[in-house]
Amino acid sequence: MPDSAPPLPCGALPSARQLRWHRLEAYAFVHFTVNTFTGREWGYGDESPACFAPTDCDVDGIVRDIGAAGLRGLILTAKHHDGFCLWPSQFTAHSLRHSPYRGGRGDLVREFADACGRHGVAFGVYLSPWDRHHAAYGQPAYVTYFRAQLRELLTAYGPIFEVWFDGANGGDGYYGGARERRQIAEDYYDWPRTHQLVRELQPDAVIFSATGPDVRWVGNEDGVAGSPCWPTITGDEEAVRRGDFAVLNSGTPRGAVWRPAEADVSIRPGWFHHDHEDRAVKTPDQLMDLFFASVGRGAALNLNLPPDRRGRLADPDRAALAAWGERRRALFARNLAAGATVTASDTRGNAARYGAANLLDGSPDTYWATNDPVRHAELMVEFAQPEGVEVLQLREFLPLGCRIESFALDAWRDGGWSELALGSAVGSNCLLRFPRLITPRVRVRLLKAAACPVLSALGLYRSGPA
Ligand code: FUL
Repeated sequence: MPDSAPPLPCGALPSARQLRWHRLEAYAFVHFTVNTFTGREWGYGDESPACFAPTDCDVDGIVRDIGAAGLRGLILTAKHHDGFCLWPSQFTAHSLRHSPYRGGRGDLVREFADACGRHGVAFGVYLSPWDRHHAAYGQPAYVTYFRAQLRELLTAYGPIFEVWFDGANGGDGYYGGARERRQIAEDYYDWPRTHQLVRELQPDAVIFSATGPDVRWVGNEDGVAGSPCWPTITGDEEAVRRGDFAVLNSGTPRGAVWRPAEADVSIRPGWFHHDHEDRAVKTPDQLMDLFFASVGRGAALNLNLPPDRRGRLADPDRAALAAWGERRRALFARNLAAGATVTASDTRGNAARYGAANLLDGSPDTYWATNDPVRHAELMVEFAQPEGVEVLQLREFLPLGCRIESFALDAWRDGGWSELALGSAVGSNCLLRFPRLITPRVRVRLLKAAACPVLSALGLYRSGPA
């Protein structure tokens, strides 16, 4: 009997908030604090708020450029390790209330949140757990302060898509004048309680930290996910405790929990803007490589774009960002498979509801599926005229889990099939690049799967004319 009910889910599954987050794919990190003005990467905590003095701040311009480059979110360092707050927190004087910015009446969290709203960019916050300014850091009173600040950020600025908790914690600092080294116990922050607070105040926000609970760190600050990078993982907390980040980088096939990776990286060597790094801004080519090594492996890309002392993106960063956005737009402008004839070796219940057309409709909510017993299947794409192709895209329908474990891409050339690429994890987005070739037909062979294959997208792309 052919199956006509939907396939059963398989293995660990994403939550609704993770599903929404998966659709963002690439977003911006914005590192901005006293370090921008002192030239440091980690402020000690004794900086005067007076040094935070952007001369020609243009938050709207920054967010406009980020949105125009196709980045769908922005995470602002509301407070970095130095403890200086970009919003007028009622719990500390160490904020821009005491900086010259807008005569002490500024609120950069508000400005970024509002600009994100205007430009259709999701807004998120980074609140450093480590605070090298606060006198009580290391004692319970600081954790109370940290949570009070989190409450301010999660209640006054509208919807937050992601809350970013940094893993760098404890060490030397100013600490209200003590100027000493403070180590903290592993359970110091009582993270489950803090996570609960985020859930109460922003139930749709994903929580990022090295080990989640929603989004895991990719295990390096180079923006490169493992090949493959599974959205599921087992034993990450244990591994991170051992200082072993390899499991974060690749995840675990058929892993116990759905905890996809975020790849964070800066467009320049440091996380904060320093003039002397203006010549070391990543090129559009490098950004393209990072896109394929993160988003193309099912991770999210969190690309840092730090404002300079004016409070604007420096010219080299702006130029690279815009050119990279243009490249992606050109590459993904047209799915060549959508203009071809696509046939599947097996279709669930022979029903249109699960047909191959669902791979091409651009909707993440429809999918092609096979009958239950099937583990090997083929998708054939025949072009009316030979086409130049250089990128394959596959997406699984995530609510039914990560099922495919091995596949191959073949192209017809010189009268026979030749294998262009092999892949394993598919997940939310799998992009394979290969040298451009002109071919009348390609096929995807699904070779191994944990359950019958379910795909929501099949794409073939090239930039420019054939
Ligand atoms: C690290 C921090 O120490 C860096 O300054 C930066 O914020 C980066 C994103 O995370 O752990």
